[in-house]
Amino acid sequence: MKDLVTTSFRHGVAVVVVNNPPVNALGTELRRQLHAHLSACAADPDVSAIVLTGTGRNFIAGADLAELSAQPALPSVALIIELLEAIEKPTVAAINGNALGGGLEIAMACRRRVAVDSARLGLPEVRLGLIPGAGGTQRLPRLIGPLAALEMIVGHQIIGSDAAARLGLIDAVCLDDAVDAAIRLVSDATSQPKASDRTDRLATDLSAFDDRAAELLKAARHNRAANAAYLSVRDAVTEPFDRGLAQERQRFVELVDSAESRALRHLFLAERRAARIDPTALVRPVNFVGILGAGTMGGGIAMAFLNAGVAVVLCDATEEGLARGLAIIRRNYETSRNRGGLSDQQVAARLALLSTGIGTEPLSECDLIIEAVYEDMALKKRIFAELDRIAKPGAILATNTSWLDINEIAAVTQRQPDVLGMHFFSPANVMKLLEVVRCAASDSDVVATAMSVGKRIGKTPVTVGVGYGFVGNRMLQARNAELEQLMLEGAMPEQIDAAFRDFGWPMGPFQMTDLAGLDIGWRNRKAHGKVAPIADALSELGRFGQKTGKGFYLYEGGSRTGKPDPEVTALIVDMASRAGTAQRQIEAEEIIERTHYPLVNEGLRVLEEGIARNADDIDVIWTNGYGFPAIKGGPMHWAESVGWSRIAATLQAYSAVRPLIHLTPVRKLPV
Ligand code: T1G
Repeated sequence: MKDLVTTSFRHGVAVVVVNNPPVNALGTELRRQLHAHLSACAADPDVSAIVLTGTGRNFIAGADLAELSAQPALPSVALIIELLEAIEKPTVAAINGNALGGGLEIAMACRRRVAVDSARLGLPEVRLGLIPGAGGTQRLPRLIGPLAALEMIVGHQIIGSDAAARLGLIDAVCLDDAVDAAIRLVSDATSQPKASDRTDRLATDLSAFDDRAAELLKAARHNRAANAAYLSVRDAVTEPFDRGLAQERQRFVELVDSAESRALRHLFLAERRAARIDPTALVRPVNFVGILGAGTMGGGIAMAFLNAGVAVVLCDATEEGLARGLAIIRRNYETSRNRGGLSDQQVAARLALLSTGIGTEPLSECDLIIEAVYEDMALKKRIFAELDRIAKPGAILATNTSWLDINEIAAVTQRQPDVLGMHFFSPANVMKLLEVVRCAASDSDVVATAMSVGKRIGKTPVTVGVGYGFVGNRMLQARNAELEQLMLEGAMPEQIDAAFRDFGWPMGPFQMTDLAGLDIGWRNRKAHGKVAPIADALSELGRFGQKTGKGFYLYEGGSRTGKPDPEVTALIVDMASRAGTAQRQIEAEEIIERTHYPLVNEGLRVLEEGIARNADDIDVIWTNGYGFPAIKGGPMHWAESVGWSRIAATLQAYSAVRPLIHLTPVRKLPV
């Protein structure tokens, strides 16, 4: 068995080092070895003090999320903490990096704590649908006070070592080696009381505490874990330590088995698996990025790179187009500055990295060129033929197309291995998802480079294959296919949107369409000879959504909150009558079945065709690019909880009435 913990000795001080790559997560074997080493040090008469530290950029990153359960194999994290805190010898945590979750809970069981200035400390369990389960809700308030503990636990705020020192969470920040600094602290660690025995920081105005908690809970949309965390931190003020600990344990056990927490933990690991880059790949250096097309997408993509400190040259076919794009970028930065999100210096630094040009010649020295022009295949082919001529050898040529066949685009170049898709989502400087579209001829190093660039600019990159709409947009079409029919049968836009919001979506499909603009879909449908009778009729009336004050909803006085519009209802009822469709009361359950079952059914098709590598990737795409509620883990994780056989049977029933592809269940269920 690999040594995950080692102990060395310096002048009678035992230095216990945790080394469990990649992040020193507290898996069963690490816990077993750590418990054994601490027990041995406690019992060794030659050991006068104990320093505990980690390796690399992590002290200990918390419980191992891949094996977390209500009944972990012994020794549990709590048992290790109980052992550590009971040691009478001086114990000092030398926090060399991230001390998160159980990692910080272990550090708080030491009598003293010192951290390097780059360390990050937190109890972020709430973002995983959990609460700290090893005494964190009881010890942290005793060290830094209940209000500060509320921000860190309910608000899952992760702090740096300077803030930790100011709060009293650590005793010192060290600029040198954490272990050396910890050994210097050993001498007076003995005099320190256990965190669990301290009461000097607990005094608080409970009404102010409750008021702040209410604000945090509202921001957390009252998720169960946030509420449980609030109650446990409050227990630290009102209950004896042991009772607070027992209550924390009970709440943790309830949450760890909850569907919400399982979903959030699934996504945490799925996002990282999706973003993994083949370690043998030769990632190319990308220090100068060219973006062709200064429209909304091109401007947003430029900002994503500028925000990450990457030099950009933004080009357009015309001076007017370029000026428009620059104006968008400047306006966005002005807004961020006025809201206090960016300082003057930060805005200036970003804009200093931006240069501009007309046509494609200014792109000739770029390491990566991203085409973001109008969705027209002939235009894109012309552009890629030109880019092939002017781009330097080894430059990566990427298209931001949302739908088109990138193999066909690549075929016009003499450098097909260097061509792929980088599909950003609007607003590109905000949305996390990046679909890296691997063409038939794309070189693995090119795909790895695009994935690496995606991570570097703060995106959640997922590799997908070429196919109409790739993964996300293709499945979106399936999800929305029944919307018009549902309205004709009697479910009005406001009812459908309410059903989506009750499912957990931030907004329903019609609210989203009114926000984006009905004219976009209308233009797209006309270009492809498709129809959506109700949306087309509204567009013909110039009802393009919020931007025109009317869409599926009515926006009075410039309000951004739409109201149901009797004119829309009358238009739908009239269309239904002329189509001979009887209107009826449709329940929310049917709305969800006729939209979400086709969504996951299309996900099975995407898997069968190899356009998505696995179901986890689909979950990452939908929670990062389309707002699928993360507490349901993504569409495919959610479908598992519904049951694929139930989904297939329900689709079969709908398909018997209307034999349409999006209602026809996929022949074979996922393995
Ligand atoms: N368990 C298992 N694997 C983990 C992990 C964890 N806690 N944290 C990270 N990984 C994996 C991750 O999947 C990826 O794997 C690799 O490590 C690098 O991660 C007891 C119950 C520490 C700040 O919430 O915030 O403690 O697929 O890409 O950007 O009461 O990882 O790439 O091979 O994120 O350098 C609380 C979660 C748990 C911290 C490092 N702890 N981790 O960021 O690397 S609950 C957390 C992070 C708990 C206690 C309770 C970050 C990081 P691969 P990465 P990074």
